[in-house]
Amino acid sequence: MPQIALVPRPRSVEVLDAAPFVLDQATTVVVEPRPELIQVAVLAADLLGRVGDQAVQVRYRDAGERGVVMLRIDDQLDGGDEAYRLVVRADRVDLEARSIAGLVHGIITLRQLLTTDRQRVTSAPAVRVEDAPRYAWRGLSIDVARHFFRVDDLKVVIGLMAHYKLNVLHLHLTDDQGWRLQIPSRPNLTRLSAASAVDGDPGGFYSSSDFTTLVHYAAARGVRVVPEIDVPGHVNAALHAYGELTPSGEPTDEYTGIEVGFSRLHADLPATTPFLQDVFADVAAVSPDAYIHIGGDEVLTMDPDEYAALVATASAAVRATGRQVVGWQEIAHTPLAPGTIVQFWDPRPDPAPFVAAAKAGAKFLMSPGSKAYLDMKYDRDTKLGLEWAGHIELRDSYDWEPTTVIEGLPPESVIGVEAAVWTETLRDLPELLSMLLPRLAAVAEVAWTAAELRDWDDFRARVASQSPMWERLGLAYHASPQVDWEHA
Ligand code: TNX
Repeated sequence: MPQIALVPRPRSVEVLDAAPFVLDQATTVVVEPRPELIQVAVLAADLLGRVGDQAVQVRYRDAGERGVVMLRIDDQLDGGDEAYRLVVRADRVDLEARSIAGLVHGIITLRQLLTTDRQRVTSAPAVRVEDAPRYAWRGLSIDVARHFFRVDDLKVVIGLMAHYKLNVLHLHLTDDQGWRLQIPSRPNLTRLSAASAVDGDPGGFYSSSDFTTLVHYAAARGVRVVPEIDVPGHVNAALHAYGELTPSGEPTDEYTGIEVGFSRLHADLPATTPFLQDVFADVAAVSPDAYIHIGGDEVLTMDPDEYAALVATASAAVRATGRQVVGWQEIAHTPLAPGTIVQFWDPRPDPAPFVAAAKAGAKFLMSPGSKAYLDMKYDRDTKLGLEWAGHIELRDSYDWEPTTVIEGLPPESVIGVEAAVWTETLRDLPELLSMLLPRLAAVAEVAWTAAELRDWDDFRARVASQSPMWERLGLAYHASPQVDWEHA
C-alpha cells in the first residue's frame, strides 16, 4: 500500500521528515469568526470527528497549542480560485486557500490522508500538499427523470462528489417518463407527470424547498447545482401535463418505456413560447447558479430550422433570467450566444461543426459516451446498465484526454469534464452507486489532475485505498478486476 494515496492526484505532495499528526481529544478546528468560515469549520470538525470517532471542537483563536487544524483564507495563493496549500505536522495542521471551495478541497485531502490503525489511533503523515484543479467545471450529471432519486440519496452522492473534488451536480430533471421539479406557474407538470417512471416504478419530484435544501447542502460542500430542463425533445412528461403543447390539443399518454427521440415541442403552437418562458423563469427563481441547461439532445423528428428556432427560444428564456446556457452537443448546429457551453456526449458525428462552434466562441464540456457515461456496463457480465457506447471498465474511464476527444478543437475551448449517469436501468441508490464507484473517482482525476501527472498504474495503486471507506459507509461499488482492492 502506498503510504500516501490521494485521489485525485494533487499537483505536488512533499513528504516531511516528521512524526504524523494524531487525531485525538486535543484536535480543534480554528478559524476567524466569519460566517462562511464558521460553516466550513463546522463541516471540517464534523468530518474529522466522524473519522476519528470523537467530537472535534471549533475555536476562533489560535493559541499555538498542539492539535490545531488552522483554516485560513489567503488571497495571494497561486493557482487560481480553488487552489489550496495543506501542511500537516506532528503538532498542527495549516490549511490555506483562496476561497471556501479551496478550503473544502484541503479538508478532503486531510481526510484522505487520515488512516486508523489496529490500536484505533487515527493519524495523517507529515506532508506538504500544494494543489489546484486543471478544469473549473468538474461535474456529474444524474438522470433523476427515468428513475427518481430522493434528496437524501442525492446528499450521499454530493458527499462522494466533494470527496473526489467534483464541483458541479447537473440534474437532468425532466424527460419523457417524468417531471421532477415543481414549477409554480405550471402546476400540472408535477401534479400529473411526477408520479411516473420507467417500467411503472415509483416517481417523485423536488418541491421548491427540496431544491433549495439541495442547493445549500451542495454549496456547503463546494458543489454547484445546474438544473436541466430538456427541450425541445424528451418532453412527453410536459405534453402529458399540458395538451395545449400538442397539435391536437390533447395531452399525450404517460410513457414508461426507454425509447428516445419521439416526443417534441412545436414552434408554431401559441402555447409553446410562453411555456418555455414561464418554466425557465421558475427554474431561475429557485436556482442560484449562473448556468441553466436546456437539454437539446436527440430530437429525431424535427427539421433543423424548427429545432434551431426552439433552441433559440429556450436560450432566450434562460438568458432573460441573467443565466448562461448549457446544452447537449446538438445545439452546436444552431447559432449560439457567446459563452454558451456545449456538452459533448456522442463521438460518432463529424467533428467539423464543433470546431466551427468553438471558433465562434462556444465552450465545451466533455462527456464522451465511451469514457464518461457511467451507465454503460463495465463488461458483458454487468447486470445493470446499457451498452450503446460500449463497455467501460475502470481503465477506460481513466485513460482519456479531454482536449483530443474532438479532432481539431482548440484545447482552450474545453472548460471541463462531466461524468453522466442515465437511469433507465438504475432504480435505487445502491444500483446507482454500483455504476458510479469506482469510475467516478477516475473521471474526477481526469477533470482535476494535470495531464502530465496522470498515469494509470499510479492511479490503480492509489484508488485501491478508496474501497475501505466505501465499505465502511456501506456504499455499493464494482470491485473491478483491474485493481487489488483493500478491505475495511
Ligand atoms: C443518450 S446523452 C441520451 C439519454 C439516454 C442515454 C443513455 C443524451 C444527451 N441523451 O437520453 O438516457 O443516452 O445512455
